[in-house]
Amino acid sequence: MFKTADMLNIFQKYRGDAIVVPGRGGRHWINISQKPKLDVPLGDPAMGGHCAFAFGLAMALPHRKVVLFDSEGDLQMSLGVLMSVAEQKPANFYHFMLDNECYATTGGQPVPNAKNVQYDLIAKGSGYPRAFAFDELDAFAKALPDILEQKGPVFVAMKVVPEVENEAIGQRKRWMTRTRTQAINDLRQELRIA
Ligand SMILES: Cc1ncc(C[n+]2csc(CCOP(=O)(O)OP(=O)(O)O)c2C)c(N)n1
Repeated sequence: MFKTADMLNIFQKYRGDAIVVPGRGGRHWINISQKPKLDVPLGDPAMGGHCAFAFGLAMALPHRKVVLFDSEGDLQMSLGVLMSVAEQKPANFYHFMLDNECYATTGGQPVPNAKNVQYDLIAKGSGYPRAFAFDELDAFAKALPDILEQKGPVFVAMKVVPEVENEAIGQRKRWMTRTRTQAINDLRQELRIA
C-alpha cells in the first residue's frame, strides 16, 4: 500500500496536458496539480458517477488524454461502466483506481471481500485491453511513464492507505475552491471550446 498523495506527486511529473478527473483523491490533487484549469474535481458526487463522467469527456475530446482517479467503492456502485468503456475503447482514456479497501469518506466502513478482489482482472474480464495492479510505489513509479504512452483504455488498480474521515460531513473543511460549474467552465476556456 502507498499514500495517495505520494502517488499523485509522481503522476504529476508525467501528466503533460492531460485532463485530470481526480475523484476522491481530489483533496490531495488540489495541492499538487500545476494545471488546475485542466482539472475537473467533482467533489463528493453520487458514487458510481466518476467513471461515466470521465469516460464521456474522453469520448468527447478524443485528441486529449483523460486521466481518472476512480475509487473502488465508486466503481463498484456502477461496475457495468467498465463494459461500456471496453466496448467503445477510448484510446485516450486512462482509468486509475484508488483501492483503500474501505469507504473512507464516510467513516471507513469495510468494502466486502476487499483483500481479495482483483480489480485489474475485473477490468480485463470486462474487455479492457490493458490492466495493471500495484501495491508498491517504486513499481508504480517505474511503470507509469510507459503506461501513459500505451493506447487506452488502460486500467490501473492501486492499493492505497485509507485516510478515514470521521468528522460530520457538514463540519468538514471544504477542499474544493471552485464549484463544479466553474471547473467545467475553466476547462472549456482552457480548451477554447465555446
Ligand atoms: C450513491 C451514493 N451512496 C452513498 C454515498 C455516500 N458516500 C460518499 S463517499 C462514500 C464512500 C466512497 O468510497 P470509495 O469510492 O471507496 O472512496 P473512499 O471514500 O474510500 O476514498 C459514500 C458511501 C454517495 N456519495 N453516493
